[in-house]
Amino acid sequence: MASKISLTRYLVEEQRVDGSIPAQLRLLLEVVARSCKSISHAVNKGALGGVLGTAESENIQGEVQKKLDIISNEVLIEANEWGGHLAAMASEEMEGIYLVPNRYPQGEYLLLFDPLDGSSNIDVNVSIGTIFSVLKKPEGAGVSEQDFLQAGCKQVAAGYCVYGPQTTLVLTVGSGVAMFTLDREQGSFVLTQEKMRIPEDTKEFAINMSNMRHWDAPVKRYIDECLQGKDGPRGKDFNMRWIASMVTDVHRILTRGGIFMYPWDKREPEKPGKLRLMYEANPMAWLVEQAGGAATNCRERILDIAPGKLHERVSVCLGSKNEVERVTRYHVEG
Ligand code: AHM
Ligand code: MG
Repeated sequence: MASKISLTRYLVEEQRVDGSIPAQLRLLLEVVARSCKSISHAVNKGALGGVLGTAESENIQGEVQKKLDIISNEVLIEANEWGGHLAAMASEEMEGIYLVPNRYPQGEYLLLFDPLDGSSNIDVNVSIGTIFSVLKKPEGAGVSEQDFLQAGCKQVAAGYCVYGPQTTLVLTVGSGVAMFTLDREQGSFVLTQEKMRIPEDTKEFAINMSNMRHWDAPVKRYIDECLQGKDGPRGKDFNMRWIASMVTDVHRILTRGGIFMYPWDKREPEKPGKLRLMYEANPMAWLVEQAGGAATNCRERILDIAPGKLHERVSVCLGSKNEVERVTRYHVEG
């Protein structure tokens, strides 16, 4: 019987092949994976663990925090601060960056995360997840928020973990996308798919249709053409899915293709979009590109955007290449 490949073995062997996972980065990814196991455990307990419901606080985005948002954030911070692999962390749930305390050695990496994406789904038992992005700290003493403001193409690792019917960790270090499934009996992540590929064409779109009246004309045009199905200009019927957990919508797209959009809209015209660039859009954009898909802000490649601030928002269009290119073309042509 072929032996199962654990996350640890995968990381060690990848390093042997192309040197893309030095020891500190491997430690970092293993610690993130271990944190995801703890979060998965807390999510699974649900009401029995007293983790459901709202905390009495708001995050920097003015959103009410769920208890599990805070628990997940703490799990990631506590697990990652002492290993010597990180210089600092940043999270959707914290206003500023979190410096590794002086009592621990400083590492060369920066970790960003959305500790629990899809918070509105926690209490209704729908899949949610953790999204993370890893950057190299620029040379020089100390670390500041400025050090984090690197374009997504500078990421050295990115991934997410979905807490659904299975707990799956999906990862890239720049040589394709691999998926691991949590084996609860063994307590370890096991490689279940390598070289994930997103088909270039699709018949499935994901967008919150209730915002239709607020959309820009090119988004309306694209969706309207999809809705006309076989009788319209696209000549085929489309299906729609919207889970309201980006992490789960993207997982579906990596698994069977599709297009995901959370575009700019007129509700808050001064905001570029709802989703956050550095710890939601960038890691997902890199994973999608590594799987042969495309990711834009409806006009330009997400990974080329130079961030101006830590919690910057962005319009997102990602997934099957030909569809993303079509939406982007509709915007650019006006
Ligand atoms: P969160 O990080 O606070 O959970 O918000 C991000 C989520 C995404 O996962 C999802 O795609 C989107 O918000 C859903 O938004 P909406 O409820 O407007 O459809
Ligand atoms: Mg989120």
